[in-house]
Formats: sequence, structure tokens, C-alpha cells
Amino acid sequence: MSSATVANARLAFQSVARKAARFTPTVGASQTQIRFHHPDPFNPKVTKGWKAAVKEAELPTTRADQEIANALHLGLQGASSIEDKSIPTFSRGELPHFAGINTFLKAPYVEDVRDVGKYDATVFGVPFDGGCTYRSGTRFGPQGIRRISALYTPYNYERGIDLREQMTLCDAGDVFTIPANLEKSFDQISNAVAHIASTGTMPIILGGDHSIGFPTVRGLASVTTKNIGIIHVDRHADIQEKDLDERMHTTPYFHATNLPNVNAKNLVQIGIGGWQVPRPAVANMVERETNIFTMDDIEEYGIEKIAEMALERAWDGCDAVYMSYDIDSIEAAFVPGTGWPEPGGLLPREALKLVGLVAAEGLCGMEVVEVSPPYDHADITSLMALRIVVDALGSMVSHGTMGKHKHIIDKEFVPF
Ligand SMILES: [Mn+2]
Repeated sequence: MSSATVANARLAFQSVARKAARFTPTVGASQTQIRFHHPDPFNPKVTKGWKAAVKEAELPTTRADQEIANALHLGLQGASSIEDKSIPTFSRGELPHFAGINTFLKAPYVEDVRDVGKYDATVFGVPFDGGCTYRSGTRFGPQGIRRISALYTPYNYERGIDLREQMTLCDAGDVFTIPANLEKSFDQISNAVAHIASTGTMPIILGGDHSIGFPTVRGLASVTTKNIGIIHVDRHADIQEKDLDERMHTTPYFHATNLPNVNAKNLVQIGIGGWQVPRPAVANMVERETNIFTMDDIEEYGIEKIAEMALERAWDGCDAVYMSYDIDSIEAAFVPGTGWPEPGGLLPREALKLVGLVAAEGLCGMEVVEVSPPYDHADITSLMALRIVVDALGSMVSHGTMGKHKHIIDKEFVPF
């Protein structure tokens, strides 16, 4: 026997011995017990992966079929050499992912903003960086998130849901912000959010720096008499009164929690910490008794427990909860395209788990802020922000909470 043959024979023997050991779990009670803590490796149908695959067949294709029919009508039948007769000449709808006009997730663009009430949720951009105190560039955030959203399908494998089939979504374009004027921009933003929320559709805001966190909530709070809780995920406290003499992106929660129906005791701040929290913010957190969870709290309690405590505090005495997601809450390595990156934050999987749990009980609106594409690499920060939005929507669809907030809209839109 050559040495190679000996080695092959040994490998073959070891392989047979391993298989035999798996098939005969009689070597001892303790080993058997340990082995059965895991799914049976010879029954691949017990995994979540398999169950998710089976669930796909339960989803309708009604709207996808309509989209194809519409694409052929609007975009003309494809050339005769193309075998797939669902392909039009001009790209209309989802495919191909690299083509088309870049709305969020290829959702229909609603040019007349009076029509947004026909949809369950409305995405719109707030391209603004007048509140940035370090790196700017968040005025390009909405464009960055929309651009990379072309990558996604509306279907999520693990959840077994299809946003195109199970909810309606539109893109209302961007708010006309005033680059050199915070307060005029705030009024424009509150106008936009109040109008959109007043129709009953769920506002989904693509920022923009975090200074917009005050006017977004002010707009929403203006069309309801009910109390609104806020779940604020961030490395920064964002609750000082002024910064550099203005209401910059370090200040939204001081002003938001001054609104009569937004109480500081319902403000939950998750991920706060590191070397970038300005000391003037801290006394306000203590005085107003906001609910603060640091990364150490998250380490100690785990994401599920943090989400449970956050929901309990945010919903206490409230009829709806708004989520403000600052992308810099995530470990800096994953989100280079942001204004104040800070190492030591949430890992992407933790962030997505948190968002899924928070959104499960329903949101009256949400925003994702501080995406700065000029500092981004390969769109990874924009992609993360996109994922936060679609995971929130996916969770709401899975749990049947999309539209649950509509009853709180009980005041007419009055322009700011
Ligand atoms: Mn921040």
C-alpha cells in the first residue's frame, strides 16, 4: 500500500466509524442526552429553514401577477427572441433590480400627496443635515437608502411573508427642506408628517440627521389627542436643550418630551453610551426620568428582555408607540456612513432582533436617521438602514399589527 492509499483507507474508516456512532447512540446515557438536545441531524425537516421553505407556498402571488400584467401593458411586450413572455421591453415593476426609477423598494411613487391615505404605509425622505455637529451628508440619506433598496425583493424567507402581497406601500418622495434654516425645515417636516399621518397611513421617514426627531414627533402628535410613547435607539442621548446655540441633532428629545401628549416617562432610550454623550444631556435624562438602557444593560439582560422592558415603559398610559432608529446605535464597523460613529454598539443581528420585537406590537410611525452616504462604503450603512425599515414592516405584517394605530388619528391636519 502506498502512503496515500493508507491515508485514504484511514479516512474511510473514520467516516464509517463516525456514521456508526451517530446511528447507535448507546454509548452511555449522558452522551445520548446531550445528543438529543439538538435537532435530529437525520431529520432536516425539523429545522426552521425547512418550515420556512414550506410556508412560501401559502403566500399568494396575486399582486405579483398584477404587476407583471401591468408591466406588459405599460412597457410593451418584450422582443420575440425572449422566451419568458412576462418580460416587457421597458422595465416596469420589480425586475431587473438594477433598472428602473429608484423609489423605496420599487413602491409606487405618489406624486399627489393627497393620495397617500390609500396605502397602509408611506415612505418619504427628509434630506437634511443642518443639525449635524460633526460629519454632514445626511441630506443624501434618503437617496442612499432608496438606491440600495432596489436590491431587495418584498419577500422574506424566514418570516414567510411578502410585503407586496400582504400590505400596501408607497413612496411620497421628499420633504422640501431649507438647508440653512433649522426652524423653517422643522416646520416643513412637521407639516409633512402631520399631513401624512392624518390620512391614517403609517409614516416611514428616511432621514436626515437626528434633529428631525423633534419635528417628526411634533407633526404626528398634532393629529391625535392620545399619548405617544417613543422608542429611541441610539448611542447618543439627544436630549440637551440646545447645542452650538441651536436645536441641533443632539436635542430632539428635550423638545419632543415638552409636547403635551409625549411624556418623558414614555421615552425609552436604548444603546446609549460611550465617549460621545454630551454632559449637558445627562441632567435632563435624570430630571425627566427617561428610561435608559446602555450596551452593558443589553449584555446583562439580553435583547428579548430589553425589548420587553422597553415596550412596557413606552406603552404605559399610551395609545401608540413611535420608533426613532439612529443608525449609529450599531457598531461603527458596520455603519461607517454616519455622522458620529461610535464603536461598541449593537451588532446587526441584535439590532434586527430588537426592531422585530419592538415593531411586533405595532408602530404609529418610524424613522431611520443619520445615514450619511458620502462617508459610506459600498452602501453598507444605507443597506443596514433599509433593513431596519423592512424588518419593522415585516414584523408588523407577521403579527397583524399594521394599521393598528389608525384609531389614534382623531384631529384634523392643521398646517404649521
Ligand atoms: Mn446618535
